Amino acid sequence: MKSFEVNFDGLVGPTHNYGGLSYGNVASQSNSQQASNPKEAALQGLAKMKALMDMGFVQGVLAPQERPDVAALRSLGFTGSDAQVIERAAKQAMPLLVASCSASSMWVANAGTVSPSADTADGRVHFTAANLNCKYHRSIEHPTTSRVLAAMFADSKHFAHHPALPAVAQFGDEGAANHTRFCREYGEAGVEFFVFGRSAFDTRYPAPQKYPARQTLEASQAVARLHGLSDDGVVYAQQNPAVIDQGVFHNDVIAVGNGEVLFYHEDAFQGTEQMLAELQGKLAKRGGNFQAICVPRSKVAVEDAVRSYLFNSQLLNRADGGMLLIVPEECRANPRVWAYLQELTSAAGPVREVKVFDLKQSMQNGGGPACLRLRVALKENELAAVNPGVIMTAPLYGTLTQWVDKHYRDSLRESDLADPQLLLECRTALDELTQILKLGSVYPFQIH
Ligand code: SUG
Repeated sequence: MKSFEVNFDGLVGPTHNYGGLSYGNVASQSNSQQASNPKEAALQGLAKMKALMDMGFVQGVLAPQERPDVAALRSLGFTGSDAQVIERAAKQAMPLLVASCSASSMWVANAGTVSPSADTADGRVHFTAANLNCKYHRSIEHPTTSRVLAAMFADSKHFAHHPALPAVAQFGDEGAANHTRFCREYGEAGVEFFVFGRSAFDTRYPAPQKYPARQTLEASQAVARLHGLSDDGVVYAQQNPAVIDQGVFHNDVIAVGNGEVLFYHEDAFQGTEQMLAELQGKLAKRGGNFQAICVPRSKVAVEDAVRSYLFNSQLLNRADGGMLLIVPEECRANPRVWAYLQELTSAAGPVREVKVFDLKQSMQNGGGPACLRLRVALKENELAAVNPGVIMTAPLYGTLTQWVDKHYRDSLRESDLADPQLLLECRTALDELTQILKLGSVYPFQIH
């Protein structure tokens, strides 16, 4: 049976803004308080989805969330009508209003962890929504994420959904941003690679000194258990704490994998040699030939990797057996990174081609091409069971660009977030979107 890796990209929501909310994420910190352009952000994301579809990839869309999250503000003690809740939050606790307005659900690499059916004990595709509990503005995403994923992958014969792990730092889980899967073919059993930043219970593991390590070993282990993965099909590795302290807040900022290939920075991991040997050995038992491409620090410094998001790229299979790397414009702007990419594609290795995309609106919040997509490997019959409303087509692309043009603002500053009209705009847009994508009722304003 044929199998695919389907990329579901997060559609940028109408409140996309630069709130400076993510300590440890260099771009989020340095662009704080700038005016954003939600319309441009959404169109940039849609252009990437369209381009991948045009290249022949199966491409999906993941809906944004209702913002401001009035229910979250109510749970923090703000009362009155929805407009009053927003007004009171703006007066008394602006940082909480900013957090409740974040469009951060666009970075769907953090929506959850997905294990394809060939890896799981019950032969279903398993999803665990990420609790994202390191940052308040992200911790409020998972209930709606779970409803949206359930509306997209509704058939319980093929799909199993797990709620987010307990919402404590010891089980900090950031989803697929710290998870990669190696395999020979997408539909065959593979090796799932879980990368954690620290251990909550085992003091032998080092931890970063300055910035938080968002993913714990214990969270990764819990996800592997929930998904019914076998020990033969799992490898755990620790991120190098020193790179977390340089702004590598997720492993997908310093490594990316696809098929049998891991593309990573020399400084990405702790115990790299042992980890590579384990990946090689376990993939060999699955019939695969593991290939590691190490980018040396002498060619690309960690700082250049963080600024350019070289590794926050999408590594995709081409029809001819080679691979294509989708990178953000910032890679071309960095002479060392760009020179490295020329060298990479002219060498005899698997990466044959680089394609550049302008995702500046998202990049300024620390979200590159890979952050914007959730990978779901599916067999043909599983793909047929996915809600067809969320699979990108030329007409859907046309409808969504018109929808963005109609509903989105082209400038948003912090002071605009207090405008109660923004909530109405967002709800009107999302109500229409759930009809376009055939999701049913998934948002708090549609349910309560
Ligand atoms: O969680 N930025 C996101 C970026 C997530 C990127 N995802 C991956 N690497 N997979 C984060 O730090 C910034 C929001 C703000 O500052 O307004 C933010 O949430």
